[in-house]
Amino acid sequence: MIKIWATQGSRAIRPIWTAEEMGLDYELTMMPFPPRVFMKEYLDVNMLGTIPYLTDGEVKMTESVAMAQYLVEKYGPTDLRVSPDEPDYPSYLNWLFHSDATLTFPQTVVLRYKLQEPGVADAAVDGYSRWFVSRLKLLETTLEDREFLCSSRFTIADICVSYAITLADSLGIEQAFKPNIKRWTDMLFEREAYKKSMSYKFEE
Ligand SMILES: N[C@@H](CCC(=O)N[C@@H](CS)C(=O)NCC(=O)O)C(=O)O
Repeated sequence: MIKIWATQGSRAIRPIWTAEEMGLDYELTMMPFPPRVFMKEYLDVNMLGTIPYLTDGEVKMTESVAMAQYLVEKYGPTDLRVSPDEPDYPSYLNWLFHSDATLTFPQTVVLRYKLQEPGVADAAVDGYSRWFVSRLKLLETTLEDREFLCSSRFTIADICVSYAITLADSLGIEQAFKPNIKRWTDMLFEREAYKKSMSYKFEE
């Protein structure tokens, strides 16, 4: 049984949205954010305390993008996956890594110092917000002439990268909504599987 631990609006949306698109059977545990403060027993499940966390039998995973990739590889076939024999495969891999290493990383600093520890490092909020917005150049330019990021279809590259825009919205980084990015996310966020994934909440 696939099990996913999540908090609302977190990177957990990547494996959850993927699982929903694929119609997979999985067990979801929604927690308050951050669980390291409000649900300390979570550290017995995931020693890092980070979200998301996925298990599948003996499989244990702590990286959201790797989880999405694992689900499409293990439980496909699915069009969400781009295969090595497709021309866009290198670009697909690049977008998957870019989504977290280049885009979500600076947002994590903004999240921490804007919302969790306000006043401690205001310059970091400003600096890393600008860093994030400048790194959107590749995404905005790529979307000039295409509907989806890879292989002319909806894939987990769209799922993983668009989370950065979901997070930008909750962090109030309005400059993220450049014209092509906005058109692309307006279309993606109309998908039923996205709406369902975003609706899961922690209930006491
Ligand atoms: N690279 C990891 C990062 C996981 C991560 O740091 N997630 C954030 C939430 S989106 C978190 O766990 N924050 C916990 C905290 O602030 O205590 C991934 O993509 O899953």
